[in-house]
Amino acid sequence: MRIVVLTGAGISAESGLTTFRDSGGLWEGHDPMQVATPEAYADDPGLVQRFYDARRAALTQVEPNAAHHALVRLEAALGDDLLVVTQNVDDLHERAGSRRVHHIHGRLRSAWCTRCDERHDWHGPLADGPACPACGGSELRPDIVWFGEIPYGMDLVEEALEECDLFVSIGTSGVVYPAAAFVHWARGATLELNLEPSAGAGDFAESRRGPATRLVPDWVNELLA
Ligand code: BV8
Repeated sequence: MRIVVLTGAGISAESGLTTFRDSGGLWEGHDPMQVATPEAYADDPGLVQRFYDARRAALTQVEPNAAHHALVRLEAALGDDLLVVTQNVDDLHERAGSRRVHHIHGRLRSAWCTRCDERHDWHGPLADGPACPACGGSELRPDIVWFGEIPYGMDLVEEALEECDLFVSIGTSGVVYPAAAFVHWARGATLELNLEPSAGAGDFAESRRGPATRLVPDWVNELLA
Protein backbone atom coordinates (compact mmCIF):
# COMPACT_ATOMS: atom_id res chain seq x y z
CA MET A 1 0.00 0.00 0.00
CA ARG A 2 1.43 3.38 -1.03
CA ILE A 3 0.78 6.01 1.63
CA VAL A 4 1.35 9.77 1.68
CA VAL A 5 1.24 11.38 5.13
CA LEU A 6 0.89 15.19 5.41
CA THR A 7 1.90 16.66 8.76
CA GLY A 8 1.43 20.10 10.28
CA ALA A 9 2.30 21.90 13.51
CA GLY A 10 -0.14 19.74 15.48
CA ILE A 11 2.19 16.69 15.28
CA SER A 12 4.94 18.68 17.04
CA ALA A 13 2.67 20.39 19.60
CA GLU A 14 3.14 17.67 22.25
CA SER A 15 6.90 18.00 21.83
CA GLY A 16 6.51 21.57 23.09
CA LEU A 17 6.62 23.49 19.77
CA THR A 18 3.95 26.17 19.50
CA THR A 19 1.47 25.77 16.65
CA PHE A 20 0.38 28.77 14.54
CA ARG A 21 -3.32 29.25 15.00
CA ASP A 22 -4.19 27.54 18.30
CA SER A 23 -4.67 29.76 21.39
CA GLY A 24 -1.25 31.10 22.38
CA GLY A 25 -0.05 30.17 18.89
CA LEU A 26 2.76 31.85 16.95
CA TRP A 27 0.40 34.01 14.93
CA GLU A 28 -1.06 35.47 18.14
CA GLY A 29 2.30 36.98 18.98
CA HIS A 30 3.28 37.90 15.42
CA ASP A 31 1.42 39.06 12.32
CA PRO A 32 2.45 36.47 9.68
CA MET A 33 2.57 39.29 7.10
CA GLN A 34 5.20 40.98 9.31
CA VAL A 35 7.50 37.96 9.71
CA ALA A 36 6.71 35.33 7.05
CA THR A 37 6.66 37.15 3.67
CA PRO A 38 9.49 38.25 1.33
CA GLU A 39 8.14 41.82 1.62
CA ALA A 40 8.51 41.70 5.43
CA TYR A 41 12.11 40.46 5.02
CA ALA A 42 12.90 43.31 2.61
CA ASP A 43 11.32 45.88 4.97
CA ASP A 44 12.87 44.65 8.26
CA PRO A 45 15.31 41.72 7.85
CA GLY A 46 16.40 42.00 11.49
CA LEU A 47 12.87 41.39 12.82
CA VAL A 48 12.39 38.38 10.53
CA GLN A 49 15.84 36.92 11.26
CA ARG A 50 15.29 37.24 15.05
CA PHE A 51 11.86 35.53 14.71
CA TYR A 52 13.45 32.51 13.01
CA ASP A 53 16.62 32.57 15.16
CA ALA A 54 14.37 32.16 18.24
CA ARG A 55 12.50 29.24 16.67
CA ARG A 56 15.76 27.62 15.51
CA ALA A 57 17.21 27.94 19.03
CA ALA A 58 14.02 26.44 20.52
CA LEU A 59 14.72 23.19 18.61
CA THR A 60 17.47 22.36 21.10
CA GLN A 61 14.82 22.20 23.88
CA VAL A 62 12.46 19.67 22.24
CA GLU A 63 12.45 15.99 21.25
CA PRO A 64 10.35 13.91 18.83
CA ASN A 65 7.19 12.40 20.38
CA ALA A 66 5.26 9.11 20.05
CA ALA A 67 3.56 10.32 16.84
CA HIS A 68 6.91 10.99 15.11
CA HIS A 69 8.23 7.60 16.34
CA ALA A 70 5.12 5.76 15.11
CA LEU A 71 5.73 7.07 11.57
CA VAL A 72 9.30 5.69 11.78
CA ARG A 73 7.85 2.25 12.59
CA LEU A 74 5.51 2.60 9.60
CA GLU A 75 8.43 3.52 7.32
CA ALA A 76 10.32 0.44 8.55
CA ALA A 77 7.37 -1.69 7.39
CA LEU A 78 6.51 0.13 4.14
CA GLY A 79 9.91 1.41 3.02
CA ASP A 80 9.60 3.51 -0.17
CA ASP A 81 5.80 3.04 -0.17
CA LEU A 82 5.61 5.72 2.57
CA LEU A 83 6.30 9.42 1.97
CA VAL A 84 5.99 12.00 4.75
CA VAL A 85 5.23 15.46 3.33
CA THR A 86 5.55 18.04 6.09
CA GLN A 87 4.58 21.70 6.36
CA ASN A 88 6.75 21.83 9.48
CA VAL A 89 10.12 23.54 9.45
CA ASP A 90 11.32 21.64 12.55
CA ASP A 91 13.54 18.52 12.21
CA LEU A 92 11.65 16.23 14.58
CA HIS A 93 10.70 13.69 11.87
CA GLU A 94 14.34 13.22 10.94
CA ARG A 95 15.47 13.18 14.59
CA ALA A 96 12.93 10.40 15.24
CA GLY A 97 14.53 8.44 12.38
CA SER A 98 12.27 9.11 9.37
CA ARG A 99 14.25 9.08 6.11
CA ARG A 100 11.58 9.74 3.48
CA VAL A 101 10.54 13.26 4.63
CA HIS A 102 9.89 16.18 2.27
CA HIS A 103 9.67 19.72 3.71
CA ILE A 104 7.39 21.75 1.39
CA HIS A 105 7.85 24.92 3.50
CA GLY A 106 11.58 24.61 4.15
CA ARG A 107 13.67 23.91 7.27
CA LEU A 108 14.72 26.04 10.26
CA ARG A 109 18.16 24.34 10.40
CA SER A 110 19.04 25.45 6.86
CA ALA A 111 20.33 28.81 5.59
CA TRP A 112 19.90 29.91 1.98
CA CYS A 113 22.40 32.29 0.36
CA THR A 114 20.51 34.54 -2.03
CA ARG A 115 23.88 35.65 -3.54
CA CYS A 116 25.25 32.25 -4.65
CA ASP A 117 22.00 30.21 -4.20
CA GLU A 118 23.78 27.63 -1.99
CA ARG A 119 21.99 26.10 1.02
CA HIS A 120 23.85 25.24 4.22
CA ASP A 121 22.88 23.19 7.29
CA TRP A 122 22.64 25.91 9.96
CA HIS A 123 22.06 25.61 13.70
CA GLY A 124 23.09 29.10 14.89
CA PRO A 125 21.62 32.60 14.47
CA LEU A 126 21.46 34.53 11.18
CA ALA A 127 20.50 37.97 12.58
CA ASP A 128 24.20 38.95 12.99
CA GLY A 129 24.75 38.55 9.22
CA PRO A 130 27.26 35.65 9.15
CA ALA A 131 29.25 35.05 5.96
CA CYS A 132 28.11 32.43 3.47
CA PRO A 133 30.53 29.45 3.75
CA ALA A 134 30.51 29.16 -0.06
CA CYS A 135 30.77 32.73 -1.43
CA GLY A 136 31.63 34.77 1.66
CA GLY A 137 28.68 37.09 1.04
CA SER A 138 26.40 38.17 3.90
CA GLU A 139 23.08 37.40 2.23
CA LEU A 140 22.02 34.31 4.17
CA ARG A 141 18.26 34.12 4.76
CA PRO A 142 16.17 31.44 6.52
CA ASP A 143 15.55 28.54 4.09
CA ILE A 144 11.81 28.90 4.69
CA VAL A 145 8.92 29.20 2.17
CA TRP A 146 7.10 32.38 3.04
CA PHE A 147 3.56 33.43 2.04
CA GLY A 148 3.55 34.30 -1.66
CA GLU A 149 6.50 31.97 -2.36
CA ILE A 150 6.26 28.64 -4.18
CA PRO A 151 6.46 25.59 -1.94
CA TYR A 152 9.37 23.16 -2.52
CA GLY A 153 9.05 20.03 -4.62
CA MET A 154 5.43 20.39 -5.66
CA ASP A 155 5.99 18.03 -8.65
CA LEU A 156 7.21 15.24 -6.35
CA VAL A 157 4.23 15.78 -4.02
CA GLU A 158 1.67 15.94 -6.84
CA GLU A 159 3.00 12.68 -8.34
CA ALA A 160 2.99 10.88 -4.98
CA LEU A 161 -0.61 12.00 -4.30
CA GLU A 162 -1.77 10.84 -7.75
CA GLU A 163 -0.24 7.39 -7.14
CA CYS A 164 -1.11 6.88 -3.46
CA ASP A 165 -3.62 4.31 -2.13
CA LEU A 166 -4.08 6.28 1.10
CA PHE A 167 -3.59 9.97 2.07
CA VAL A 168 -3.43 10.76 5.78
CA SER A 169 -3.39 14.33 7.18
CA ILE A 170 -2.05 14.79 10.75
CA GLY A 171 -2.16 17.97 12.91
CA THR A 172 -2.95 20.65 10.37
CA SER A 173 -5.71 23.29 10.28
CA GLY A 174 -6.13 23.04 6.51
CA VAL A 175 -6.20 26.78 5.88
CA VAL A 176 -2.94 27.28 3.99
CA TYR A 177 -2.68 26.36 0.29
CA PRO A 178 -1.57 24.43 -1.67
CA ALA A 179 -1.24 21.93 1.27
CA ALA A 180 -4.93 22.38 2.13
CA ALA A 181 -5.81 21.14 -1.38
CA PHE A 182 -3.81 17.88 -1.20
CA VAL A 183 -6.91 15.95 -0.03
CA HIS A 184 -8.41 16.80 -3.42
CA TRP A 185 -5.26 15.77 -5.33
CA ALA A 186 -5.06 12.39 -3.54
CA ARG A 187 -6.26 9.48 -5.72
CA GLY A 188 -6.60 7.01 -2.84
CA ALA A 189 -8.60 6.83 0.38
CA THR A 190 -8.34 9.79 2.78
CA LEU A 191 -8.04 9.99 6.60
CA GLU A 192 -7.63 12.97 8.95
CA LEU A 193 -6.06 12.62 12.43
CA ASN A 194 -6.49 15.94 14.28
CA LEU A 195 -7.29 17.40 17.70
CA GLU A 196 -10.15 19.47 16.22
CA PRO A 197 -11.90 19.34 12.84
CA SER A 198 -9.69 21.11 10.25
CA ALA A 199 -11.15 23.55 7.71
CA GLY A 200 -11.23 20.65 5.22
CA ALA A 201 -12.45 17.92 7.59
CA GLY A 202 -15.55 17.32 5.46
CA ASP A 203 -13.39 16.46 2.47
CA PHE A 204 -11.91 13.39 4.19
CA ALA A 205 -13.56 9.96 3.97
CA GLU A 206 -12.74 9.46 7.67
CA SER A 207 -11.80 11.93 10.42
CA ARG A 208 -10.56 10.96 13.92
CA ARG A 209 -10.26 13.37 16.85
CA GLY A 210 -7.61 13.38 19.52
CA PRO A 211 -3.96 14.11 20.30
CA ALA A 212 -1.43 12.93 17.71
CA THR A 213 0.56 10.99 20.33
CA ARG A 214 -2.49 8.72 20.74
CA LEU A 215 -4.11 8.76 17.28
CA VAL A 216 -0.95 8.13 15.22
CA PRO A 217 0.44 5.11 17.17
CA ASP A 218 -3.11 3.60 17.30
CA TRP A 219 -3.51 4.05 13.53
CA VAL A 220 -0.04 2.59 12.80
CA ASN A 221 -0.68 -0.39 15.11
CA GLU A 222 -3.99 -0.98 13.32
CA LEU A 223 -2.29 -0.84 9.91
CA LEU A 224 0.56 -3.17 10.91
CA ALA A 225 -1.62 -5.60 12.88
C1 BV8 B 1 1.64 29.75 -2.79
C2 BV8 B 1 6.58 28.39 6.85
C3 BV8 B 1 1.65 29.82 -5.20
C4 BV8 B 1 6.80 29.63 7.61
C5 BV8 B 1 4.28 28.52 6.09
C6 BV8 B 1 -6.55 33.05 -0.74
C7 BV8 B 1 -7.11 31.82 -0.89
C8 BV8 B 1 -6.30 30.68 -1.03
C9 BV8 B 1 -4.90 30.77 -0.98
C10 BV8 B 1 -4.35 32.02 -0.81
C11 BV8 B 1 -5.15 33.14 -0.70
N1 BV8 B 1 -4.34 34.19 -0.55
C12 BV8 B 1 -3.05 33.76 -0.55
C13 BV8 B 1 -3.05 32.46 -0.71
C14 BV8 B 1 -1.90 31.58 -0.79
C15 BV8 B 1 -1.29 31.35 0.60
C16 BV8 B 1 -2.34 30.88 1.58
O1 BV8 B 1 -2.76 29.73 1.55
N2 BV8 B 1 -2.77 31.82 2.47
C17 BV8 B 1 -3.80 31.44 3.47
C18 BV8 B 1 -3.48 32.10 4.78
C19 BV8 B 1 -5.17 31.83 2.94
N3 BV8 B 1 -0.33 30.30 0.38
C20 BV8 B 1 0.92 30.68 -0.03
O2 BV8 B 1 1.32 31.82 -0.10
C21 BV8 B 1 1.82 29.51 -0.40
N4 BV8 B 1 2.42 29.72 -1.68
O3 BV8 B 1 0.42 29.65 -2.75
O4 BV8 B 1 2.39 29.88 -3.94
C22 BV8 B 1 1.63 28.38 -5.64
C23 BV8 B 1 0.59 27.52 -5.31
C24 BV8 B 1 0.58 26.21 -5.80
C25 BV8 B 1 1.62 25.70 -6.51
C26 BV8 B 1 2.68 26.57 -6.79
C27 BV8 B 1 2.68 27.91 -6.34
C28 BV8 B 1 2.98 29.37 0.60
C29 BV8 B 1 2.44 29.05 1.96
C30 BV8 B 1 3.59 28.70 2.90
C31 BV8 B 1 3.72 29.73 4.01
N5 BV8 B 1 4.65 29.22 5.04
N6 BV8 B 1 5.19 28.03 6.98
C32 BV8 B 1 6.94 29.40 9.08
O5 BV8 B 1 6.88 28.24 9.55
O6 BV8 B 1 7.16 30.41 9.75
S1 BV8 B 1 2.59 28.17 6.31
C33 BV8 B 1 2.40 27.58 7.95
O7 BV8 B 1 1.02 27.70 8.24
C34 BV8 B 1 2.67 26.13 8.14
O8 BV8 B 1 3.80 25.66 7.47
C35 BV8 B 1 1.41 25.47 7.60
O9 BV8 B 1 1.50 25.29 6.21
C36 BV8 B 1 0.37 26.53 7.79
C37 BV8 B 1 -0.71 26.09 8.72
O10 BV8 B 1 -0.17 25.70 9.87
P1 BV8 B 1 -0.52 24.24 10.52
O11 BV8 B 1 0.71 23.44 10.41
O12 BV8 B 1 -1.77 23.67 9.98
O13 BV8 B 1 -0.71 24.71 12.03
P2 BV8 B 1 -1.98 25.46 12.68
O14 BV8 B 1 -1.51 26.04 13.94
O15 BV8 B 1 -2.67 26.31 11.71
O16 BV8 B 1 -2.98 24.23 13.01
C38 BV8 B 1 -2.56 23.24 13.92
C39 BV8 B 1 -3.58 22.11 13.81
O17 BV8 B 1 -3.13 21.02 14.61
C40 BV8 B 1 -4.97 22.52 14.30
O18 BV8 B 1 -5.95 21.99 13.40
C41 BV8 B 1 -5.09 21.83 15.68
O19 BV8 B 1 -6.40 21.39 15.94
C42 BV8 B 1 -4.18 20.62 15.48
N7 BV8 B 1 -3.52 20.19 16.73
C43 BV8 B 1 -3.02 21.00 17.72
N8 BV8 B 1 -2.45 20.22 18.70
C44 BV8 B 1 -2.59 18.91 18.27
C45 BV8 B 1 -3.25 18.91 17.01
N9 BV8 B 1 -3.55 17.78 16.34
C46 BV8 B 1 -3.17 16.60 16.93
N10 BV8 B 1 -2.52 16.54 18.13
C47 BV8 B 1 -2.22 17.66 18.82
N11 BV8 B 1 -1.59 17.57 20.00
